[in-house]
Amino acid sequence: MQSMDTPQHLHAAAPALIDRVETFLVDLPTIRPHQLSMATMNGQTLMLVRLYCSDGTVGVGEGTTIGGLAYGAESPEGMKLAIDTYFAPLLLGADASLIPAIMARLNKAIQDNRFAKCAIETALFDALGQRTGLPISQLLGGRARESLPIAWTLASGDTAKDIDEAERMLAARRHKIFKLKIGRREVEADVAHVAAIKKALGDRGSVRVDVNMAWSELEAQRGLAGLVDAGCELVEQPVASAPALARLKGKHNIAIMADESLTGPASAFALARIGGADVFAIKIEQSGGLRAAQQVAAIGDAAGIELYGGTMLEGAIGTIASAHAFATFRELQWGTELFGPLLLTEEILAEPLQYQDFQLAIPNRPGLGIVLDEERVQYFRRDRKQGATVTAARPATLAG
Ligand code: MUC
Ligand code: MG
Repeated sequence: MQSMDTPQHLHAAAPALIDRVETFLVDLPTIRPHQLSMATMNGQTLMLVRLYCSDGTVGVGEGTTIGGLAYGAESPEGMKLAIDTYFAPLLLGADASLIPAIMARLNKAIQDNRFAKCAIETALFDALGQRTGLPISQLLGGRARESLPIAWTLASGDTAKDIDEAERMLAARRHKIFKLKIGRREVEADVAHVAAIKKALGDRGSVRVDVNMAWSELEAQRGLAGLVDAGCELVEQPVASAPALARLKGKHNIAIMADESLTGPASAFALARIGGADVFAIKIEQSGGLRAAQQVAAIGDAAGIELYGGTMLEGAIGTIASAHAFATFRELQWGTELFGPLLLTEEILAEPLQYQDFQLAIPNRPGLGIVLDEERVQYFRRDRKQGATVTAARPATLAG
């Protein structure tokens, strides 16, 4: 296709063509059951994709979901199938440095599949970073910050356990922003749970909730009033409908954040038009890629909507890809929740990510700036026999 060819004068060196596309699934246990309104997670599956390029660079990307198909229309298994069957023929032979052209080709030929597209774009940027010696955040336009505040999600399903877990996070100086997953129980029981946790933490920790669309609009009216009294500062996606979000916004003294309603730039624009949110929870996978996430951020900025960096509970690769994108946002008033790797029992990086002083440091090395522990990655592959012995690389966990 003509648009995929680069004029010779633009290339200092020969183009790096995509020679091979590899996908596989990695299953990792969680440190404790993670209870959301729509699913309880006991593990996370990472769909990993590697793009092998003719200049020797190899880019890696990741796709995750929450509770298989419980959260959205994509699953790790489905992403792998889609990439193997439909994405790979469009990628093979393409000049890997031409990321916007490749993504345009994918977007033209393939509807939706935002998570899989995000995994591919991550791998392309990782490879471009190796090729140019630049971190992805620089390739995306440059960083506004070197580290990101990281919220922790309390979702054990038990109030006393959650308080205990929050205390350990505070003592370790790892998290002081807490997001509570609610929406499984009666509204009043959930509000009492939030009030008890906020009372125990006082001013030492801020408390937010994520209802994951579980409330009707009437339940939300009751719930929001109770949450204000409980000292909760923000509620994430209390109801499914965007117009209902707009009707709830501004009625109570609590910020309304959109999450599931945000499925890329067009949805961000539609939400901004109807005044559907005080805050956008931006996720690279939900947005359809790193540059699409930047577009969502720009729409939020332009509409005076505050920003938050969300997670699909990605492993280390998706988490660091998100961090590079969020590093470029002009505003990030509500911080981020890039704690995904900390919810998993197993470390798959040669050097763990740096979480300290309530922040995640954004790597400054080329591409994603991380190195996979290949032996451990292979050990946890779903399609490999788990014969080898691998010792635990993660130090004792603070939760569970
Ligand atoms: C969501 O809905 O925000 C983020 C944190 C967590 O525990 O679940 C996710 C998904
Ligand atoms: Mg959410």
